[in-house]
Amino acid sequence: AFNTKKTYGERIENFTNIAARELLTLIERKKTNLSLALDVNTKREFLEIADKVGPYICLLKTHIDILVDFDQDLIEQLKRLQKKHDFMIFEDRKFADIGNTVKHQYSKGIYRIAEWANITNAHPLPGDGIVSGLKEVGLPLDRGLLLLAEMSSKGSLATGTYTEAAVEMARRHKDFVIGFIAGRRLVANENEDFIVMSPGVGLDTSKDGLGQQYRTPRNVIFESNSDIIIVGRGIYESGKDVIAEALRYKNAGWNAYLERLMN
Ligand code: BMP
Repeated sequence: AFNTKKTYGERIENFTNIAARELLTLIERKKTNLSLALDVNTKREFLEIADKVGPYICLLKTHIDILVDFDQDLIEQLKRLQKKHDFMIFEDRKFADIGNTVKHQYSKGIYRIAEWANITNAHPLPGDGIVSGLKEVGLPLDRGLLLLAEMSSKGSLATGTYTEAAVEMARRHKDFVIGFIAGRRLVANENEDFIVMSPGVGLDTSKDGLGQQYRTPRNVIFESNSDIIIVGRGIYESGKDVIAEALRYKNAGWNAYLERLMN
């Protein structure tokens, strides 16, 4: 079974991947398992919220292609905030093509994701080639990859044997695949470890109007043994005090983890 008594810090030795080791070290040091999903459309909002919420998160999750005024300066500013607040960066790119294509998408184009994102993710749909292609670019840069084994949205097709196949794929690439996007711990074997990050987390609502489904930090971390809560609109939706909400989610996520350690 998954050893619920193990701390993030005690799990560092389970990984050879540098990004995974750095992330667990950072979580332990900063005492936060909160990742902010910063889905806003302007550079100004992006940098303002990242600066406010930075102290409370381990990981900043980006969708870099939704910014209307993206430029190289944004990347420089992002790196500056990363140093200032001590967080890692996860570009939620959801690669889904053949190995050769994703290699280009990961390293080239205007975003050059591999250059600044510590972690990115991919759909296992195309087969192992997608991981091999991304690995050629990412591993020499000490990057890590997550596979989308499940999705939080209603009607997701990533279930059952698809989810199991994602786990098998991860096992074949343990040097680069550090974990999963999923709603629960998928591997309950003490001898192997993956970092599980769960989106679809909210304290005040159960869904949006477009298929998103929300669960609480306690449900995700304590009951489902996930490692990181990914929270977006719950923190920065209009009218909300961004810092107060970030603190609220940080505390909820960390308390759920402490509850798991004690049970
Ligand atoms: P929000 O908390 O505002 O619903 O945002 C959730 C974030 O997580 C979005 O950036 C979305 O792209 C991402 N996400 C998700 O919601 N469900 C998944 O299964 C996978 C995701 O990456």
